[in-house]
Amino acid sequence: MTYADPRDANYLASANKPLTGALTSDYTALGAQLERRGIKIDDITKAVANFKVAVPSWGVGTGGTRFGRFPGVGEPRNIFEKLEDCAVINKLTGATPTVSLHLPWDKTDDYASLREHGAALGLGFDAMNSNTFQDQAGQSLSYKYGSLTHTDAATRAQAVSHNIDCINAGKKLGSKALTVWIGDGANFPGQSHLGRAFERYLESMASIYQALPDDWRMFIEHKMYEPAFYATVIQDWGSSLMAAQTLGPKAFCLVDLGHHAPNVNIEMIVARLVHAQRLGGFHFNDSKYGDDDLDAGSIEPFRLFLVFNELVEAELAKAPNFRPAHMLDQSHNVTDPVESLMTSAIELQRAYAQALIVERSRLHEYRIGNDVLMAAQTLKRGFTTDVSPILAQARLQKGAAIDPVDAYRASGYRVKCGQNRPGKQGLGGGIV
Ligand code: RM4
Ligand code: MN
Ligand code: MN
Repeated sequence: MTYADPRDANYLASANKPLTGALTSDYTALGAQLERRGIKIDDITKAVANFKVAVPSWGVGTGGTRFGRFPGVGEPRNIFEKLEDCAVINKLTGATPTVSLHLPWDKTDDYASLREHGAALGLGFDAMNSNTFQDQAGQSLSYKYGSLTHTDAATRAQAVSHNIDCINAGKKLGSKALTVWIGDGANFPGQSHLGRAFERYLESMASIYQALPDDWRMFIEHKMYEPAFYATVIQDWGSSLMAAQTLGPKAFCLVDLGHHAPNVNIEMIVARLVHAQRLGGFHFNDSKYGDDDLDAGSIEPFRLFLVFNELVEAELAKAPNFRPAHMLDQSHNVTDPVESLMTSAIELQRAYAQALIVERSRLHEYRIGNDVLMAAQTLKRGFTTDVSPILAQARLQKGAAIDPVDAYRASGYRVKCGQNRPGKQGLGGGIV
């Protein structure tokens, strides 16, 4: 096998060459179709080309379930190698110029070198994620019964100080946000005082908030259950919003698509958070049952479209304080993580493009006139239009790949990683 660097511009140009003719004719045909709806295809392509989403550092390693983990070939063994894979994703899709780190999983003694390594690969750093849902080697107090909401003040202080460490590491990397998700909660009714646990949370978070630089944002991530199976302290967007409003203007709510009860109307939550001017951003993924962390758009693409429809509405309305961070948060158990992350980033662009081509003024008229059927049909027309040529054209214009998965496979990158990165043993079951 001959290997090529999939990040190399010449390689990508040669991979694109045989595909360009077909793309041009598909793009022209779609352009004519959209023209009839009064939409300029090039405007949509430009907006899609500007769409960015951060890759989670923990997503490039193979994930697992609590039953086990099946390591993939050539997995990255540290954050420097993870960045190499992230750069491949970015070069091939042109959509993921930043990486979101998780500490202490990505801890290093030399953040300056890490920042340089990222810059050399064309990568910056998005939100820092703290981790007080696991105990770390050498940690003096355990999080078994909670972290920021623990009944013991010293344990809470330890969790606060870890979050401040994350801010300090992020400052060295050029990050501008801290995402806080805690697993704190109760497994049994009676185990904890539901009200007091929330008060302890607010107190701990206020200490972290104090350490937050003025140009940073704090993202509060809610999740209904797991690891706490009876009650989670920040279980829903209501608790998250109350916390954000109590903490101050730098605190925002983060919506992880998998963190709700089945069938919950997530686009409605998005609309409410936009209204409250507290929508901080997203952890995109998909799910069938719970926090499955499946690839974005793989199970419920229509729901993803409806979320993006709200985002486009907010964008067009120039909603105040509207600057949502786009981040993926996925776990890839049976696919090559690079391939899953590339196709997931593209699915987000697809949902965005579908939302952008909705005929807004017609939709508005139908709504005002209570023409329910035509309002629903008009919205759905955006979703049922195949916008793939727009996505491919946006990639081509950016020097990325028309067919990222094919170009990636043909480069032999993963096979080469298998040779250069001997298997990492002993990761056990569970999360990444
Ligand atoms: C949680 C949550 C957090 C992520 C961890 C690994 O369910 O989604 O965002 O950091 O998993
Ligand atoms: Mn998440
Ligand atoms: Mn999750």
